Amino acid sequence: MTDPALPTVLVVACALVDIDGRVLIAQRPQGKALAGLWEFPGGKVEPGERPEAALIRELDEELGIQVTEACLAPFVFASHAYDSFHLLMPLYLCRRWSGVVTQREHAALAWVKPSKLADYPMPPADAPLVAWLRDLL
Ligand code: 9L3
Ligand code: MG
Repeated sequence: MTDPALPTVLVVACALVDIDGRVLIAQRPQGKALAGLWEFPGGKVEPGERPEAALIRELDEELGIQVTEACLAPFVFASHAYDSFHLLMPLYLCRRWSGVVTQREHAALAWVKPSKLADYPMPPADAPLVAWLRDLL
């Protein structure tokens, strides 16, 4: 059970899928929480911001790509209770974007076959999404 007094932090994340069915994961940089772990790119939804708009903004900031809302496909929710907050994180799928994926804020980027995603250590919210992606893709 989650402590109902914990604040909820809403984060949006994206599984970018390339033409070969590989998924982009990004390694969190030193100095940030969960440094060294591999995540689906994304970030916090700001107050008053729609989740899809937040994801479009984060993908531009972190990867230098432009995504339209129509290309953000239905998602699965990740959820994880940390000591001081509860993370709620919808994951979107996206197969179309413009611009070139560029490493701007992460320590590294990797395009990974769904069957190999489990080889990469991930934050606790992200790891359960791997099985979902493996089944879907
Ligand atoms: N987080 C977990 N998995 C992800 C993302 C994008 C974020 N795929 C977690 C890490 C932090 C919190 O969400 O605990 C906020 O992320 P950030 O603003 O530190 O990147
Ligand atoms: Mg981020």
